[in-house]
Amino acid sequence: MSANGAITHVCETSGCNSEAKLQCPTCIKLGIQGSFFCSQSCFKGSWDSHKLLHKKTKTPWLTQQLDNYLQYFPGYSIVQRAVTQFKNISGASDSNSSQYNPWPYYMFTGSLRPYPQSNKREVPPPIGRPDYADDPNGFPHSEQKLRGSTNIKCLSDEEIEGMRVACKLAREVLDEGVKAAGIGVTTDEVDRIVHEAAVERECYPSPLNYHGFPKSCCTSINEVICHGIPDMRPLQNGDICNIDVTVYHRNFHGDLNETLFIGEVNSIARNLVKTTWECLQKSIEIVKPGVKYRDVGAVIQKHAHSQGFSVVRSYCGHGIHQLFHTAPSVPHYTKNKAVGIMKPGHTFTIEPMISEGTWKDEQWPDNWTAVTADGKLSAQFEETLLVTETGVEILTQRRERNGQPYFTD
Ligand code: HM4
Ligand code: CO
Ligand code: CO
Repeated sequence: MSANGAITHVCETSGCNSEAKLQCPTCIKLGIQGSFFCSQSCFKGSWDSHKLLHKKTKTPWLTQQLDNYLQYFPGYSIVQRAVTQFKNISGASDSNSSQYNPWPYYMFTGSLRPYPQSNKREVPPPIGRPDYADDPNGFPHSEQKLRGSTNIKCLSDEEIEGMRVACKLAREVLDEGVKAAGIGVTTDEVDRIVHEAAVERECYPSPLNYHGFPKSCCTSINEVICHGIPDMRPLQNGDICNIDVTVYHRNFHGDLNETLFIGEVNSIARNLVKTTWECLQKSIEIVKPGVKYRDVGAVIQKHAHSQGFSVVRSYCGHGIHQLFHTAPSVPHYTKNKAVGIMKPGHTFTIEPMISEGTWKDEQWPDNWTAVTADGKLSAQFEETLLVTETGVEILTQRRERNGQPYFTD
């Protein structure tokens, strides 16, 4: 308050602290309280970060959730769903959620819940680190320089050899994670094994601190589409669980994932996982010089739809080499606008996410875990590929059991 009793405001620009009387016109229109600036120049200077506030406010999360539930649970009121979830929390039907519920106002789409996470794991100094490993926000500065560029790098013979080594090690690390998984084992334990297997092979586990990601791999259970964070939940009989491993070895990333059966899995889940693997195989078969990246999605969607399943649209395959995620972007659905034509020396991933029900996704409030909007199952498989003169080399290919997936073992 000022001397005459009127309420005064301080400029929103960090470090400015001047008295502020100008209000952002967009904030006034959207009803956002308390966005004041001292001058036009402070307003302009803060614009890039300030405007994010407008975007957040345009679709309040509760409105989005209401839309979602009314769409997928017709006749099942959101009030009933809220009551059910409240009972689950207070009635201790799940021993975890009674003790640990980090987001009391979030309505989950399915029955999976987050559990506490273990402390951050370290990578010893002799192992080469990507730039984001030591950034306070995990920001990949080298990737950001090329953000929005559609230019696809052709790797030299030496760089291709670097990718072969990184991708072979990534497959070995996934092997160790898969061996560790099973009924009663926590995904945190899988993460520990993956982390240690990477470090033993002179690899930095690429997800660790990438945009602040807290763990060394992604573990995505049941309705989780991708980017699940390993935690203290023990895997249960009947779960499907994807383990997504990327390692960074001597300047190159290698990226792959597989979905596993935990114990006895029902027939819908078995068909979903098998179909998803087939989607990846069929799309790899078309890879060769001259093929358009935008044509990959049609092969995947056709096979998924033939089994009554849907294709997730929010996450795509990606270019990968010295950078974790770069051009090209490779959508898994048909009629997409992906840019680029395959050429010898390109390295990229295909990683279809196929869902039992809706293709729509939403994110948990951890800003990572992507889940199906209807809470039904989703599965994924991924390989890192090299376009050769005549076709494709699957750099992360499993060399045991004729390249068959783990779920058939
Ligand atoms: S972050 N895995 N994956 N995955 N990201 C931690 C573990 C992660 C991803 C990812 C698949 C496709 C694309 C991406 C991506 C930007 C937009 C920042 C380049 O993050 O494209 O990130
Ligand atoms: Co990813
Ligand atoms: Co990937």
